[in-house]
Amino acid sequence: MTTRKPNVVLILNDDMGYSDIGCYGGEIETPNLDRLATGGLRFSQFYNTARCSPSRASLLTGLHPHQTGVGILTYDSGPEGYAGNLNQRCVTIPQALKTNGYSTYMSGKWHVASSLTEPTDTWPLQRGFDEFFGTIIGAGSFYDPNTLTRGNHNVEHEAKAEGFFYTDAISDQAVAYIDKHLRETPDVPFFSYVAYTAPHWPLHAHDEDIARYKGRFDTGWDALREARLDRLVASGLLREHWKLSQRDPTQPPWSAAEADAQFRAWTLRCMEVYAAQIDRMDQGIGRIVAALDRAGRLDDTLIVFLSDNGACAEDIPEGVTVDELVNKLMIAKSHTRSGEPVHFGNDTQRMPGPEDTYQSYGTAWANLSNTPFRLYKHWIHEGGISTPLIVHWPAGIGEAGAIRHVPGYLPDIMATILDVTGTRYPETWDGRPVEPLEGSSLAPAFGRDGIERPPMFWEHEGNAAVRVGKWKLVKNYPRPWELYDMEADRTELHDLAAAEPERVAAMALQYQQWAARCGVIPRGKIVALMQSQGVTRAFWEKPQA
Ligand SMILES: [Ca+2]
Repeated sequence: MTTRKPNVVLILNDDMGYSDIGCYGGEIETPNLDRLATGGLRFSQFYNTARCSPSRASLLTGLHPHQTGVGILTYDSGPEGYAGNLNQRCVTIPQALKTNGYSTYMSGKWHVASSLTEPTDTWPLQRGFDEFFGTIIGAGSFYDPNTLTRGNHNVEHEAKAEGFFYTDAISDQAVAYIDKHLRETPDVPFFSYVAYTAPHWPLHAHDEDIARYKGRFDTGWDALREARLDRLVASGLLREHWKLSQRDPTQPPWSAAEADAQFRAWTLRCMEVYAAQIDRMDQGIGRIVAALDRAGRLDDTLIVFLSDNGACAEDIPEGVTVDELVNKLMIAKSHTRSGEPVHFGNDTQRMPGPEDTYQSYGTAWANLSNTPFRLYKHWIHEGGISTPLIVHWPAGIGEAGAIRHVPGYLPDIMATILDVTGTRYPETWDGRPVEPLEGSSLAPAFGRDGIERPPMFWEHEGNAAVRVGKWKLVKNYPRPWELYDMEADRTELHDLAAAEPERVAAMALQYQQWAARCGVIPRGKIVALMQSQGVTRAFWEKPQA
């Protein structure tokens, strides 16, 4: 057992479902993540915050996103709304760790700043990172990403290099930071935050990675959902008495969908590309782990892997124009690096993957990705917020390959990192008071399961939940509260709200008190504020599933 402070590598990915990776029941080949799971712990009930920016704000600060100013995305909704920027009442993980002697590095997606092109006090270097390479915006081409930044400087020209691919660039930069650090300052502990954009749309991947998945999904989403649940139960992650949610009611059975040969070819290709995006990320994680291993530092490095929200059912371009995607939202470029036009939209005549496409895999495959749960990114039902959580730290975790069923959520990550590194959470920062840490350390669960935890709360775009023990009260805005017994029914199939009105009232009151304390702004008010500023409607008004 080492006595030095552990290094920490925090790996986040983007819009991936609960059951996509191999060690969570999926068909996608993730041998490197599987190896971390085999040598560490998997958590079966870990939760994110349903959307890119709020999840990152919560992860980085140990607070609820509303407390940080990033209640929805990174748009400023005015003095009565969310600033869309990390405010000055929070402290980030790297800021806290630096007070304890850590060096801090980030490669990947930031997405908690409203300024995309000019450095501000909410950019990574101003929020505790010694080094940063990545994107400020929340999505974009994997071949030619907007807002590619090194330090405080735009380096989009770096993507013009032969063979550039953002997932690889994130991995390579993370490896380079680790190699340099361990070579030059091996006795200084480090924190590395690796924030992949895979498998967020657009569906971009290498041909050789896509090819390995040819045929892998040909049995279709219905059979694959059943097979995933069988594997999740067999592995011990989920319980046998939790029944598979029905196929999304807006989607056809596979037998009907595949009758159209063109659609069949296109939609299978979509899932193959999605799988290839995750596969490529896993290859990069393998290189990061290898960098630690060859320096003899794998055992005393805490590695954490999770996704920022559940799989995404958004179609491209859902109600937005290409002009908005390119010029207003800045999440796409109109032409490839060689000057060919990019074709936007889920056009079944055009196969996704190359640089001149910009597509998403759609609701039916997102439904598979979130097996066995209901709903998607944006929602607080289990499909929206359930994520794999892998924790690998041989020097600090006695068991290898075990599963933990204790529930947890994003604010717990900062609490855990501060706990295991012996870092104090500050009461003030730069002379200003900061909000008290909201999370609970997961470190006690490193040793055993069955830990009690305080209530957990969520809100995103009016969708909301509170979880107290086995009870989850959850709302699909604007519908009424639903109540589920998560021990009996984790897939949320039997709403007990009508049978338990007193419990509903008590939990709803807990929720209201939390929402008031943490500055949750009602969805109706936010939508009005955003529309008054001309912000596109599409990413707010997702049709109710
Ligand atoms: Ca996301």
